[in-house]
Formats: sequence, C-alpha cells, structure tokens
Amino acid sequence: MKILILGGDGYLGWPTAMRLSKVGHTVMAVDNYLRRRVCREESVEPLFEVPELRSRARLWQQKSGHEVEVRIGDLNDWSFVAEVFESFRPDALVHYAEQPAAPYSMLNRRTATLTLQNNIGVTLNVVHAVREFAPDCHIVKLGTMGEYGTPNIDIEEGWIDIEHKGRKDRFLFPRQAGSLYHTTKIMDTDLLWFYVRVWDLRVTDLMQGPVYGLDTEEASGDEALYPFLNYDEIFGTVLNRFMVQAVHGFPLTVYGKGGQTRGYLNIKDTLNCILLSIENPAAKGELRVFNQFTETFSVNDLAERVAAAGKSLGLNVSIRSVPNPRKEAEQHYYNPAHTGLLSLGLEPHFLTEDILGSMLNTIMRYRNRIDPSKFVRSVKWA
Ligand code: USQ
Repeated sequence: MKILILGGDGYLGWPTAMRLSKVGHTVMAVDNYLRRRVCREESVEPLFEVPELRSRARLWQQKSGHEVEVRIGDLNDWSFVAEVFESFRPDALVHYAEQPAAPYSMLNRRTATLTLQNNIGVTLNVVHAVREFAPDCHIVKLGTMGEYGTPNIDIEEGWIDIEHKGRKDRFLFPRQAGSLYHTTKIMDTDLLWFYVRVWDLRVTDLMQGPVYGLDTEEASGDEALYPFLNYDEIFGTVLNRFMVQAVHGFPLTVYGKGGQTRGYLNIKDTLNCILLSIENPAAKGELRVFNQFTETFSVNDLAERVAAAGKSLGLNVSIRSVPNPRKEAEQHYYNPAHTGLLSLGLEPHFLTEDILGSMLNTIMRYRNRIDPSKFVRSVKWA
C-alpha cells in the first residue's frame, strides 16, 4: 500500500515510518518540525538530539534497504497538502500531525491558539485532501483515551447504545476532556464523524493512552534511529519521565494523591496497532474506534514499579507527592473496554520488571545529558 505518515518526525511518527516500510509498504513521511521548534522555544529539548527526518531516512535506508520518502512542509497550508496528496495518492494515512502535549496547550493564550488552530486545521485539510485526491484512502487517526475523561461508568470502545424514553440509538461515547489539547482531539473526532456521515470516508480512530519506551525492532539499539525522548514537564509523558528521574536520582514526581489511572502501552505495541488497523481497514462510511492501550495503572502503581526496577539496578529511587499542577480527579473509577485490537491479533508487551530494567539501562547510557531543571515547570491548569 502507499501510506502517508503525517507527523513523521515525531515520537511515534518516525518509528511508524520504519515499521511500515520494513513490512513492504511504500511510505512517505511528512512533517514541519513544529515539535522541534516549540521544544527549543520552551527550552525543553529531549534527552538526546536525533538527526532530522531526511538524515534519518538515509540512515534507515543504509541499514535496512527500505526507503522512506520525506516531505517537509506545513499541513495547515492547503497548497502544500494538495500537492502532497495529488502526487502521492495514498491508500492509507496515519495522522499524527498534532501538537500532542496537554501542558503545552495550557501554558498561555499563544500556545492554546497554536494547539487549537494546528490540530483542527490539519485535520480539516486532511479530510478535504482525501475527498479530492484519494477518496478511498483509509484515515487512521490518532485520538486519545483522554477524550473520555474519567467517568464514573465503564468506558465503551468508542460507541454506546442508549435507551431513552422507550427508544434506542447508538452514539459516540460521551467525551469530557481534561485539557485544551485533549479537547482538540474531541473536536477532531466530531469533524471526522461528520465527514464520515456526509462523504462516506473510511476512518479508524485510535484512542491511545500514554505511550512509553524508546527502542523498537527497527532501531534495535541504534541511537540515530530512536525517536526523541522528552522527560520535561511539558512534553514528557509520565512513565518516560519517571524512568529518567529514577536514573538521575530525582524523586519521582507523583502529582497529588497519585490515584490518576490511565491505559498505557509500550511503543512497540503502538506500531503493531497501527499495522493491524491498516491491514484491516474500516469500511467506507464507517468511523471505527479502538481503545488503544494494553494495561491500566495508577500513577502510584507506575512510581512503585519504576522504584522497584531501579533498585534492582542499584539506583537510588525515591517517590515524592508534589502538588498537582493539573485539575483532574486524583482518585476515580476507571474501567475502559479494549478488545478491538486484541481481536485483530495484538499480542501486548506488558510492563514487566525486565522491560522496565531494559528501558532504564538504555536511559542510563544518557545519564550525563539529563538536565534536572527540566523536571518541574509547574504549568498550572487553574
Ligand atoms: N503525571 C504525574 N506526574 C508527572 C507527569 C504526569 O503524576 O510527572 C500524571 C498526570 O497528572 C496524569 C497522568 O500522569 O494524571 C498522565 O499524564 P501524562 O503527562 O503521561 O499524559 P497526558 O498529559 O494525559 O498526555 C499523554 C500524551 C498525549 C496522549 C495522552 C493519552 O502527551 O499526547 O494523548 O497521553 S491519555 O492520557 O490517555 O489521554
């Protein structure tokens, strides 16, 4: 298949490009380096520099013989989008091209505007480009489990059947996000669902939880092919942050009571979920939704697991509850369904002590580059 990866330079975009090209697809990766730019502006550079996309594609081709074509440009710019779609005419696309950090979206009006305009604008352009240049293209859209929030009922896989005053209908499961970033993902879902209904698009929405990890089969320990790893408060996700904190000897920053529970997955499982979704496409006129995570943990569970794995490697790991900069439930019910991807054949990599140990060992190679001033920035929600 011809597959476009939008946001191909990102934490998940680049590993996805390698995987899809390795299994024989024709891959084009598109990015405008937005993430690199905002990280520089906020002084939150990742743990190590990774080469730019064109250099990574060259290195990957030398190592594996597989090609990833690269286009650098802004997907908010319609003339660029039209040119990419008209020349490539994808069979499928993976849409990662969004500002992905909740704290960044809550920093100030400028970062809120950037998040809203970028995320909604790119999604709208993608929808129009598919209709105009590749109407059969399967859109695989990265959504987020955070769209659902933490309701006091079981979370279904995208849809819920409701009986009201003796009549029944099926609706998108209620959404109630906890940040502006997560709210833009709800808006994306609404946009896609609208255009699925009016234009018969085929869409898979992957409601993904926080991802952890660095190494993949394709990179296999080669630093130049790793995705970038953020460990700062703005762009770092919780488990990646805890592992870098553990290596540095910084007390793990549990926000508030630490009962916040989310569905997590290894970066290796993200790649398998994308592949399974692409190889089993949604039908025309279908918005198919998968809840994409493999295990649920509270923040306290994660901290305890990292502390135990760190201690077995001789690290001095402590855990500290810090005032929660976010406005979120710190103790709540959480029971989301996630059977769709398992029934397509996903074989999860669970968070064992061995897996944590091997991720900590990888991070230990970069321990001299850790800048502890990046751990706490106190981006307050309210
Ligand atoms: N947390 C801590 N300590 C920290 C960092 C985070 O206790 O040092 C807590 C947060 O308050 C939150 C939980 O850990 O309750 C998860 O936070 P996170 O920063 O790992 O994840 P989040 O902001 O929700 O966003 C990340 C990705 C985003 C993706 C989302 C999936 O940045 O792109 O959509 O995970 S989900 O969380 O399911 O919405």
